[in-house]
Amino acid sequence: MKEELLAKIEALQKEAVQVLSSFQSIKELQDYKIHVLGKKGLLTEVLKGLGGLSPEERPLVGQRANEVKQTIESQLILLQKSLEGKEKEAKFRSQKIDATLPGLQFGKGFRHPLSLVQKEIEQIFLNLGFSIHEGPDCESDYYNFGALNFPPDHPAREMQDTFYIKSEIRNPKSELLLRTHTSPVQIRVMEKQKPPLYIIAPGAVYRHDHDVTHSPMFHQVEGLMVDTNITFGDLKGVLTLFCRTIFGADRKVRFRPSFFPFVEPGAEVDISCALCNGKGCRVCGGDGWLEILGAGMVHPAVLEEVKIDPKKYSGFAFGMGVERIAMLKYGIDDIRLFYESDLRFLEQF
Ligand code: 2U9
Repeated sequence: MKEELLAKIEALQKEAVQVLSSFQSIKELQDYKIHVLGKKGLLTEVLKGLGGLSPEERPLVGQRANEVKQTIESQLILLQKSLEGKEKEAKFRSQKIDATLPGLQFGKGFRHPLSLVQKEIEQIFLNLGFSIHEGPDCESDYYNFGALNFPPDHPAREMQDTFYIKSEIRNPKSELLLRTHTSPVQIRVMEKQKPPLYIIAPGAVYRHDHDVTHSPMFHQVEGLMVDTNITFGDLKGVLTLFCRTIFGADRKVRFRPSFFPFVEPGAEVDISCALCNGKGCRVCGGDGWLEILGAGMVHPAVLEEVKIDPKKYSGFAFGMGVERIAMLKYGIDDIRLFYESDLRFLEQF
């Protein structure tokens, strides 16, 4: 019995030495550890046989079994360390980094095309002595419509055209809305400052409108010149100069009669189409002209509302959509491109 057990122990050690050195992975090592030293392992089974030996034989065989167990265990630890090292090295080699490759370039920021066009418009008027004024996007009915000579039943006031801001207490006299034009800015300036006034009001405006050339939020630059003896000739001179500066010195400019509640007379301003030189094409819709601006002489009722005497002072005003100017200038046919943050589009300006 004793000899038999000792022989099994020696055989186990011999086998372990041979087998262990052939392993290539940590998984194989762990499986072998369970196979020999686990609860139902070969050596564990041998140790269970110790119970059948006499008390004199037991320590001798037990000691040898423990020695073999320790030998195998320390061999396992050594091999595990060596295999771990090899596996790490193989991983490093497969993920080799070329430190000589150039790093990633961080792109520089640049202006949005709408911002570029807005700045260009502003600069033309700054050069003529105008100053820039801003106001809130959220306005009252009075500043957006009332003070601008809109009759109470004007269609622009309809819910379908204007974004109203819900209020807990519905009070039509102090109804809040998103401004539909930047004209409230000029009203606020005229309340505080008296002529001479040469001002422009750039900013976001909001209207219920959504298609390839209209967005529910867009940008305007409006302007106002109020002084003594301001005539329609001043309007024509300033706006002709503006159109030719932004669209080219060779553009023809024409003024057509139009109507807006806050001006009298009102006009729309067209330039000859740069693509077909006035002959008629797809861009200008065939008639050779492109609408650029709305304008007019400030209505006496608007001047009276802000306590400026219309007998002493007169003025002209104008308004334009920044998106429209940018689309015509750069030949863009879909307004949504301005708001999609697609660098392939934005990087072109
Ligand atoms: C005050 C008095 C008068 C501003 C004006 C227009 C004509 C006009 C449109 C152009 C394209 C709006 O963006 S658009 O849809 N604007 O046609 N705007 S006169 O008149 C004013 C402004 C303020 C106190």
